[in-house]
Amino acid sequence: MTKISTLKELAERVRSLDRVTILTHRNPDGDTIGAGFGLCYYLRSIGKRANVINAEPFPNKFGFLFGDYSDMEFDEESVVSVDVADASLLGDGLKDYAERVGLCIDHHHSNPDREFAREGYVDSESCATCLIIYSMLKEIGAEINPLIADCLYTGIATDTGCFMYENASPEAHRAAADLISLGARAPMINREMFQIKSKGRILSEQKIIGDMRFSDSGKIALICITNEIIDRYGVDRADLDGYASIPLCVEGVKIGLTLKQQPEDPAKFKASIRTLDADATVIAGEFGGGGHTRAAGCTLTGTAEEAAEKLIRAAEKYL
Ligand SMILES: [Mn+2]
Repeated sequence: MTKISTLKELAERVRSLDRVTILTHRNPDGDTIGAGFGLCYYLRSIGKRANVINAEPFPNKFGFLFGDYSDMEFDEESVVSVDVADASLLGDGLKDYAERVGLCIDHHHSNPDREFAREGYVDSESCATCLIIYSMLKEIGAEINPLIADCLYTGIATDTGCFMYENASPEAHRAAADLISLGARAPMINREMFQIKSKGRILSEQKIIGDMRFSDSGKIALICITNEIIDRYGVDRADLDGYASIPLCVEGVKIGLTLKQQPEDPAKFKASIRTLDADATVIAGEFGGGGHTRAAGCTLTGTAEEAAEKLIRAAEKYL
């Protein structure tokens, strides 16, 4: 991949494109969708033809970004990927595009080579791909209409966990403020992204929280998501990541543990370990797992009871 090193150069490249297919990653999140549609609407606003595609249908919760969107007819000339760290993340449905990506715009620091693209602008300091698109548009004084502002705000808000993660830099806040002044509907977007949950989700959380267990010290909390709960409340397995933040919401808890029973093997539990101070990778390492300092994962076997016991005992050592 040839590196594009400045926003100006990126903007020039983007403006030279026409008949563009924009690729987003599988299990699409707010950043890949916001960057994809934000870029698409910008290209269309300067008279270019562009479409946004994904391996699967886009989730309805992002409908406010593409309510009036429809695909354009054209013979494709360029392929751009946004927020896609690796060709495998395009998913099976788009894997034929992997060979044809001309330009990759991304902020993931993993896999820095991105060999699947001919050219790329990758800024791992940026909290979101949407922040890159925003900065590029500002760099060239492009007009950001309210719909583009909604798109870019959505990606910045979601990739910073509603501005609560450490990546919520001054630049992210400044960009968000500017996007709001350009028409981004921040209250609606944040409610849709962070507050609204399906009924099944809320009821499953009630059940899971009701069964939460604590270590004797009260500093470790554990929840368990069983297959039975997932089936009973119709929970989407793609949504399961969101539960892992629940145990750490309890006052005084320093280590939050989440067990997820595996559908193909009920004696297997994937564990998410979230910590305030302790090194989560060390706890995960006891069971052959790994990850990041404050968020790691591993797999345990046994009954739910046994897995919970083992994990709490291991975590207690690192309080
Ligand atoms: Mn992202």
